[in-house]
Amino acid sequence: EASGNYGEDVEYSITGIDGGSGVVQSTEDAIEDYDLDWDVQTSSDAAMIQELDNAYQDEEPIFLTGWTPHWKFQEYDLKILDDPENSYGDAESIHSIAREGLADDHPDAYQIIDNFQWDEADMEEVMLEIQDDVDEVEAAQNWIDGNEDMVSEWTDGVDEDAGEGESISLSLVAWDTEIASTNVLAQVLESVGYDVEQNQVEANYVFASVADGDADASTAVWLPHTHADYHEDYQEDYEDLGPNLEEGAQLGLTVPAYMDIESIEDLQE
Ligand code: PBE
Repeated sequence: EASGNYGEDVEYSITGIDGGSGVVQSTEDAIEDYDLDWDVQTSSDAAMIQELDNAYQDEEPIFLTGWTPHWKFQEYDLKILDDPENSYGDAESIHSIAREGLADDHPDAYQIIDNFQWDEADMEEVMLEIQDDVDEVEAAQNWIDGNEDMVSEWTDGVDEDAGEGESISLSLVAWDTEIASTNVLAQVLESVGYDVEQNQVEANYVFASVADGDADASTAVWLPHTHADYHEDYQEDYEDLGPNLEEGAQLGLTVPAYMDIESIEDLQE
């Protein structure tokens, strides 16, 4: 019965990120699937975390469009609510995509992007450092310096100056997970002589830009659930390079652990 009261406390509102994100779309699905008279408030990853921080200080209730990997689970004691309707999908992978023709135009860059693969703990390490106010480029470089064996597998056989100053553009949304992966990949490409440009765009344009060839690649594609719609619309026109993070990606309605609620179902009144 405690759970039913939370609706009023938060004005039946879930604190969300950008409207183009899969996690906001899944939250809208959850509202329908569980037949809730609730809304999602859209903002950004950074703004949502600010609201979490405010609520957390005062132990107030808050509902978030959450996902892992994310440093918020290290900094705050949070839980993902049970989702018996599976509105948020199962555990998934994060894929990289490349534009058609990249393999011919920039074979060494293509090889590195195709080889780029790490795990949840790696991604969290970079995210946490950025969160602790280390510059993104520096945090990526610190991770690279500590993981030379892994990085040398990605760059196997590629000369030190293979890029010859050619430019490579990577599309991403300003989600902390993708800021981390894109910066690491960018630093590795730069270490072999490429000039890398990162374009922070809206979710739809991550897919459209690589499909149109306006961008060379992206590391930001969550499958099979989160970005299923975008992927379906654009997959004919880009190459799916497979997972850069195989396990540990999961969306879910997320709350501070001090809240007395376990399941999205508990929001039904
Ligand atoms: N995210 C992070 C994205 C994918 C990466 C979970 C916020 C989304 O929901 O689309």
